[in-house]
Amino acid sequence: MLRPVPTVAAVHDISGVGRCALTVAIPVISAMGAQVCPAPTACLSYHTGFTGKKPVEMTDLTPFLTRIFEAWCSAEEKFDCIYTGYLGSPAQAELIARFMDSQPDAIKLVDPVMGDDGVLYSGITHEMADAMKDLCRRATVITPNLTEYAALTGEKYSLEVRSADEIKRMLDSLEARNVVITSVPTENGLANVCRDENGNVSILPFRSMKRHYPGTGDLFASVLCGAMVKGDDMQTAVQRAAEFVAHAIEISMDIDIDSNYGVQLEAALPMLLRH
Ligand code: PXL
Repeated sequence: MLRPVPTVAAVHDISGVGRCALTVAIPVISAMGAQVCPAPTACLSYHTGFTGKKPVEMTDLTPFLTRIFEAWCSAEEKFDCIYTGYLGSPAQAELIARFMDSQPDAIKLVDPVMGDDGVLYSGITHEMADAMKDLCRRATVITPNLTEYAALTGEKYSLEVRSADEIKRMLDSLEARNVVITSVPTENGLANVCRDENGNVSILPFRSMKRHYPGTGDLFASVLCGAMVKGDDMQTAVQRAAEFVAHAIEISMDIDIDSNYGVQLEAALPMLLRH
């Protein structure tokens, strides 16, 4: 007998052009066998990486987010996971925190989406970093990249090679039950590094890719979410996420279009169905 598939409340923006946020989370998590219930934080014409090249129109959906959470709470809707990403305003963190409190049994995956390559995304402020810090404290697992790590801790952004001791210190300096920091330079190349709730540290190297695409952080977090809600442990989920991102980049690299459009996700998705 078919059992009901797990449900994920995905709290992220919807950007019309430029694969990221909900346009990535919905197909990825669905392909992995979980139902995505989107709670959009903002609506954009293009993601903000296009700023200066294309007309980026954005509507902050804070009033709607308030109402969608109220609706779900009043109907006693239950989710197996709450996955949060890009916020339309720092004030949304407080709404999300209350929604999380109403779902004690849900896995809480907080991807503190704020920037990349040492630069915060257009419109991201220090108030947003403080708001994200509050959400991280409530999370089952968080997935900052090095730019977001710097914004959360106040440390300087650096691409220096990190030793195992340094990695442990970094992981311990973030307040969340389980922590994954993505794309950390180590003696063995780039690695995703994690600390679980028992203090176990894993350093998981991956192949560094020649091209960089916006939205791959969302891709990583979405696969991690799909894997964890289907029962994978964190290390397995991190490895699956890294493999899928590498696959998606690999099949996209030879195609000569602006990388802001993102990886050729639709061509990569079958890999997730094969599991
Ligand atoms: O991929 C991260 C992301 C998500 N949402 C919006 C963005 C970005 C990165 O630029 O602009 C709106």
